Amino acid sequence: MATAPEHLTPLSVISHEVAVWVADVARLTLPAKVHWCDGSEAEYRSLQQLLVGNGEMLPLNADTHPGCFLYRSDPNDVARVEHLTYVCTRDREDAGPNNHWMAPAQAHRKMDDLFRGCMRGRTLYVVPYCMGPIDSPFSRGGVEITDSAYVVLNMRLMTRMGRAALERIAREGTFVKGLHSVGELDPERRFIVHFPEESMIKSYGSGYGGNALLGKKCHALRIASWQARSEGWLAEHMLIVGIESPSGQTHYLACAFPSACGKTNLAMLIPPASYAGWKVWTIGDDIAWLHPGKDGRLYAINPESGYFGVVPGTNPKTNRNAYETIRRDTLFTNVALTAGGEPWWEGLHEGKPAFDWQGRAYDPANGPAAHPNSRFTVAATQNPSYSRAAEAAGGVPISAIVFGGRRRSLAPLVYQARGWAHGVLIGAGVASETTAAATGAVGVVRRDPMAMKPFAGYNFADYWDHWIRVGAALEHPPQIFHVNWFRQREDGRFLWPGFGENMRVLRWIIERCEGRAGAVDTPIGQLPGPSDLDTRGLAIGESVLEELLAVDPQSWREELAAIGAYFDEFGERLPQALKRELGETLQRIEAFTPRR
Ligand code: OXD
Ligand code: MN
Repeated sequence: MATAPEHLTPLSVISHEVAVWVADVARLTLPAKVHWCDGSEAEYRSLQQLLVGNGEMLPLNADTHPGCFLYRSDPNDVARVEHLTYVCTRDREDAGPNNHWMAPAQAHRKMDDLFRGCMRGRTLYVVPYCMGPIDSPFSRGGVEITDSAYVVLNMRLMTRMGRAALERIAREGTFVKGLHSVGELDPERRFIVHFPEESMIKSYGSGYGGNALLGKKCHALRIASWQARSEGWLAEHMLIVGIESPSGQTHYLACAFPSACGKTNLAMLIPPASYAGWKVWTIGDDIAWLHPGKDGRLYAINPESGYFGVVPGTNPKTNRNAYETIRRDTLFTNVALTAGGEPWWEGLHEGKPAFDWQGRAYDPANGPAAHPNSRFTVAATQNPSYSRAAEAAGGVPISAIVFGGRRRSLAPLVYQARGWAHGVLIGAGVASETTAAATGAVGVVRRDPMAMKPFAGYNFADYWDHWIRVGAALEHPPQIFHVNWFRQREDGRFLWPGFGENMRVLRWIIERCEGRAGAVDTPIGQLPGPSDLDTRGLAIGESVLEELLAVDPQSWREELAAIGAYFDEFGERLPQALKRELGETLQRIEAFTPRR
């Protein structure tokens, strides 16, 4: 351990490895100044003032939105860039067909060429952070070096950042290294590169969340999933929610849905009026680290401490908790602005935009006022449904894992796997329509196994094999389910009301875990019979419910063939258990005659 140089930092303890790495990076990037972040309130406020002073950030109306700011990104830098994201393993097969790959030596050379001298005249911020509660054995430390004060502000909200993290790193001796520069924000010089074998990330040319807040997708999913495989746990793209029944018992669910498919809404759900006495508690809205416990159950922590949520569509009806959470001390990115300096977005249903997300006078001819992937960054503790259990060092026990996707047809509202291995098949077969969270076409159905297509840090075949092993070793594994809130009629209207009403489906899931709710067996798993699902008070006709819970053999035959073709991309590495589960599902479909 080395004592920090007095003039650089008020921090007391810095591990030798951190100090050496920071010095190496400073020699490469040549910053004008090095700032070691201590995570204090004073530091946070002074960085806000810095960005306001240089025009990068705008304070919002202090009466309606105290402590809130608007940041407008470069218009070409508004989403994750999956086509520019690489996993660099020594053996290409370890990254798998699900990742872009580059040889590590070549990738280091390429990235270091970009980083050389890139911080001239700029400040290099050293951002020590801890993913997970500071005192949890499941948490992991990291240090992000960045030249963006906006990134520092986000990291302060999204992670346990500063002195305590640095001290934990010094005690533990290990940490993930993340080097980031906004560079020239040139899409031609933008790369997000991971070296899982070295616990290292290099990201250049973007300031957008998933590309630049390296604790989030890069560390907590891509690098962590690699570490989790060798250490016997799972790092997943899942919200964690606690559902408390009127009897006072709380079940925790971990739910994997692709980006911008409503994870934040579900994590903050407000039960419908008829659910008096039920409460929903948020542990996390995006990432879960799942560890086998001594009692044979699976325990989850949320490695993050804040939300980086999609703003459009948020209103008191769709997500009152989020709406209230972001009324103060929130950093908005790429939303529109009213004439009164309030943030505005499509689906807010109040006020009207005067300036769009690029700061231009609002003109509907230019498209939406707020960018479809505009975001809020906010501390999780501001959420009215925030659960203190999010700080439990040992995590929370998971009763059910829920997979889901955005499918306008095919997948029923909800179904339950026949067992763990079948559940892994269901997760591996998830497909969903693409959203604005990543650049590229929106609304195209693509395979997104376990909602991890953009985030698995290694070969999916090995990842599924790891899933099967983790479950097989659990004496009391969670039950596995699949949901689809997004079934649509021909005219585009949704069949299921969604949002708070999803509570009815969660209730069935919980009661299945308790062995109390009924179900009918179908080739794809167990579905609620029409009377097993609580639809009291819902304006849903019998035929709509039937459609929501239908299993159409021909469509499923086609779906299973598509899943099989996808699995073929993984060749011999595909686990036998998955092949077996797929074959058995197909056999059940062939023998199935649906009830009419
Ligand atoms: C996110 C994403 O920002 O999944 O959480 O893109
Ligand atoms: Mn996400």
